[in-house]
Amino acid sequence: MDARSEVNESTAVRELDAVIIGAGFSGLYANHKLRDTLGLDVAVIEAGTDVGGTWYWNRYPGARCDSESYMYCFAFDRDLMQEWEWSGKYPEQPEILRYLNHVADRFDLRRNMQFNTRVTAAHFDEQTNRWDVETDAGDRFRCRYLITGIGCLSSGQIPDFPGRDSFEGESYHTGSWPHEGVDFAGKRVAVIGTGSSGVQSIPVIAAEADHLHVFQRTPQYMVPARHGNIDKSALDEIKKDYDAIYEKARHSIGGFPYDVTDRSALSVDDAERQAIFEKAWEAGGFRFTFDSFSDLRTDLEANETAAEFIRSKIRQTVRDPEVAEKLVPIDHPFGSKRTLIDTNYFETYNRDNVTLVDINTDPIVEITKTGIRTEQQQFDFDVIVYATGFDAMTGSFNKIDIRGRQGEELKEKWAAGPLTYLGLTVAGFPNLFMITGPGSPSVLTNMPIAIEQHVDLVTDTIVHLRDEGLELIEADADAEGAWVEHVNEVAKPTMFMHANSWYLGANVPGKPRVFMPYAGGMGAYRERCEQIVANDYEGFHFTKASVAANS
Ligand code: N01
Repeated sequence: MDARSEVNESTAVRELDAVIIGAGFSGLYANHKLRDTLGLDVAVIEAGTDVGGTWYWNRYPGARCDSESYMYCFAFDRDLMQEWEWSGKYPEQPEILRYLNHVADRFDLRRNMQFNTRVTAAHFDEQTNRWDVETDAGDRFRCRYLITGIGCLSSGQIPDFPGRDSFEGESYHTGSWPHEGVDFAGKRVAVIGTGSSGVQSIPVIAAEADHLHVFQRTPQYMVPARHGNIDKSALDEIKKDYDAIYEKARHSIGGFPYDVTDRSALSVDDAERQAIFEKAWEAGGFRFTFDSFSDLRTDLEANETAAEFIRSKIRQTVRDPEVAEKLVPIDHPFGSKRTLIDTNYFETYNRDNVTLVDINTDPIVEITKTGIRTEQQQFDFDVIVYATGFDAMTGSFNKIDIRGRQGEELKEKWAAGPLTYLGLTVAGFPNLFMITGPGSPSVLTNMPIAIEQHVDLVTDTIVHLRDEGLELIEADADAEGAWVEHVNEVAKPTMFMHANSWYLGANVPGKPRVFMPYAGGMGAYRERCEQIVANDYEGFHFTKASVAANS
């Protein structure tokens, strides 16, 4: 008996078919499929007080999704798709949260959910072939299947600046924003970080605060969102064709139904290239890349044409040339970090109440009682906003004590980078399914498309186990090794390898530098999964129920 079971000896163990961790998009859909379609006995454990996942926590001002709203939703239910009316081109956080609440109500998904509870440990027991799951509320579950729907970007990362806890004003991380909101009116505010969260929140905070200082480490490429209200008649047209649109997205690179050009940026002259970029710029959002040229992702010379185009836009927008130069990205290619989609970001630096601090030339030395001290200046603030990102993809796994066969710790197994088969399973961790885990397309795609593909695959796999009288499915170590190698190979020729990004773990000191998502595209990944299933679950092995029942 280990220390853990001694501690909770008195708590009754609840036997279940499945435990799902998280009640965001993944947990909601997995609950619906496993509970309602398969009739399994399921518990969903969620740290928040309600459903929503990412969209429950990320309530910072201006929070909005970069996927167009008609594509940022579930496609598993036609009526649900037809009845929900999005109000804007891009869905804003409150609207996405309303949508997810609507889904939870419509399918009665809350009745087997436990909120305000974190899973602290999940150990695979080789005697019973079950997962023993514990929570911080003292619950103990024993289940056959363990499904993680813990998100890729849910473990907030606040840099360990000296004196961080000494600040006497208010401080917030964008990924854990107070539900009652933050009143910036009349306040001196600092935002540290200019990734997606910073770039969305900065214009909104600037409009409210007395003065805003933005602390920037890496200047970023951005494409205008062209956000606005969605035209009802356009949405109705889309809905008429929804099945075909989604089918196209499912087999696309990024989980979007956009046509992707096959034109090289180097195949046209300067004038034509400029005209094509201008047109794609007008379309805005991710369409800028899809509509313009095919080789921006893979050819540095082609990429530089896009980079230079965006730099010229920054210089045209920002009135003070010195500030503009600080905002111009030069040390990494376009698209090597997550492409940012902005609304009035660069225009914000034309406001009198906004100051840019380039922490490359004037680094942050410490957080003080009253603000931030850089090498050259002392700033006093009422509020510090950390828009400093996440310990992405693996951070949330590492917070749970997950152990597979022979007590092997997942955290230990992943010490040099995540090892998975298909980004869904791990050798030595039977019946564990990680929805959008590291090594799957996940964050490089439109997430709901990736989530539905994984949940459907898990559902089909459980049906297969049931129909064949099998108790366990487990990835082969060889298949896992080959998959990890494939993930690396596919990423190698892309721009992703040319920047310090969270995709590579570069934002977390000490984290191994490994490219974590699968860059081969949603369509190719889906086909690979289908082939594997058609080849009798190639790369997996099974344990029969009779052999397994040895407890
Ligand atoms: O985090 P980030 P995020 N000192 O890691 C800086 C998704 N998302 O929360 O670039 C000073 O991108 C860091 O600087 P640098 C989306 O996938 C989606 O903004 O590392 N600065 C960077 O500027 C996104 O990519 C949506 O040099 C430090 C910033 O903090 C992902 O979430 C909206 C620092 C962190 O940027 C993460 O976005 C929001 C330090 N020690 C998020 N450490 C939409 O769909 C970090 N920084 C719209």
